[in-house]
Amino acid sequence: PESAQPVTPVTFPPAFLWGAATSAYQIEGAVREDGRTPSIWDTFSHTPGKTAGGETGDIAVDHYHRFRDDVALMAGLGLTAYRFSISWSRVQPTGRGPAIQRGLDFYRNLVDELLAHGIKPAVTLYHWDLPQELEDAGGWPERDTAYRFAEYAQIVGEALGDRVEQWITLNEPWCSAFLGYASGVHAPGRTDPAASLRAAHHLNLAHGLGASALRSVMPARNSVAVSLNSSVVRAVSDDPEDLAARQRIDDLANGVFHGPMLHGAYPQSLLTATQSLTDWSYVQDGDLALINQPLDALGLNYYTPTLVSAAASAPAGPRADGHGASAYSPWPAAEDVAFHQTPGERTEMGWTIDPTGLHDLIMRYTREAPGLPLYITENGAAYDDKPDPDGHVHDPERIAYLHGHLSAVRSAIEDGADVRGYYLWSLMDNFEWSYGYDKRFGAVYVDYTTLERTPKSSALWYGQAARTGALPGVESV
Ligand code: PNW
Repeated sequence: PESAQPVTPVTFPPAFLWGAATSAYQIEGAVREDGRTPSIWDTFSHTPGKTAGGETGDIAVDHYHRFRDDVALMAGLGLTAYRFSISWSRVQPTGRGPAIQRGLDFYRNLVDELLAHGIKPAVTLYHWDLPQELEDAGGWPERDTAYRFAEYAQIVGEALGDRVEQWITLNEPWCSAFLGYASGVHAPGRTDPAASLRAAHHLNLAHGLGASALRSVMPARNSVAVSLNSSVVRAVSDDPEDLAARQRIDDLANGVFHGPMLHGAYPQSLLTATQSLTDWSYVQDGDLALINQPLDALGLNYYTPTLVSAAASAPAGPRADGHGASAYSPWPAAEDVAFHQTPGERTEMGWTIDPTGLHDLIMRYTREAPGLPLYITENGAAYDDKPDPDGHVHDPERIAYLHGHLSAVRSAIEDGADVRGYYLWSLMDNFEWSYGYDKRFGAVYVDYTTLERTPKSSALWYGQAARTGALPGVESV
């Protein structure tokens, strides 16, 4: 017999949201339709050598034309929430000026379809697809980009604020700043550590300005949040040098964003560590107060923990920080830090499976932001899924991953955390950025020839959890 099922079911609060997440460039396709203009991801993915196999989001999974079917699929599974992002250049093609109504209409129709099926929408304004014209004007290292974001936030807030309650300004600004401008594995592909720190500040400013723009045009009941890929950073030992390395990476991964957002200041240790790269003089009077707006919720994206030591105690070998193959580090001013592979089983991304990291992350932000409701806005795993000859797609590894991580969420709630919902990454297989289409994160399988969708066994398992508010056993589907 298989291992015994747990005797006590793992149950969740009745109002807990069971969601799935996606982002515009990863699923929509239709990149030249209805007035949309290129974003930095169109440019990047069309630049030879930047993505696996030269793959692009030109068609992606054609969600732009299939959104009604996709909503029906979610409803059929039993999901109660859906997090998606808006393509800025579909709404405001040059990143400035008046909105294109056809662009807004697409999202209005999507939201209405979700609401008609009893699915709660959560809108992410920025999931990495900056209009190319704004990058041509300097991109996130330039202050003006933050003002442009605020204008865009106001446009979308006015258009959808009457029907969308949950708003997320930015998705994972760490990736935008440091994968985009330091290691260059994400668009726009720049490798300038000083510029990446400027980008981080202007992303923070965009969050602050965007949050107040949203609030100025939306009903007060709506919730404004940000999604951080807050890393769980662990040191290989308690030696002071290893703990100092841990602090450095924690500052660069987390403190650089949650410092100003939650506490109104950059960590002093970050300012000191980066002083050879930047004097932070672009942080103007009043910026920190703007960034430090009260939030209504905090979104946490979690995949795997980060393990570091001082460089002196690191074994020689390739970089093991899991952030792609660039020769350039995404960690400015951290040459004296070494990254290690956390022991244990890994997913297809090479990311170690460790649900204790999710528990630790939730408890950390429960302390860091007392009273702030938390959402897990992304969590999931890539596996090399293939349909059986009978057409079924069995993904027991993903079920085990979800079971482990949702159990960790549940235990954090028992430990006093206020976690209100969970969004599985991702609803369906999609364009996994520089990895192209071969990393499948979906609970729903997509055949890239026919674009046909087939729920994997994990989707059925997760749907059952959503419908019952309790985790089924891992062998139950
Ligand atoms: C997140 N890293 O990306 C994104 O929000 C999603 O769009 C993406 O598909 C998903 O996680 C899976 O990768 C990340 O290098 C990309 O640490 C890279 C990193 C983290 C998150």
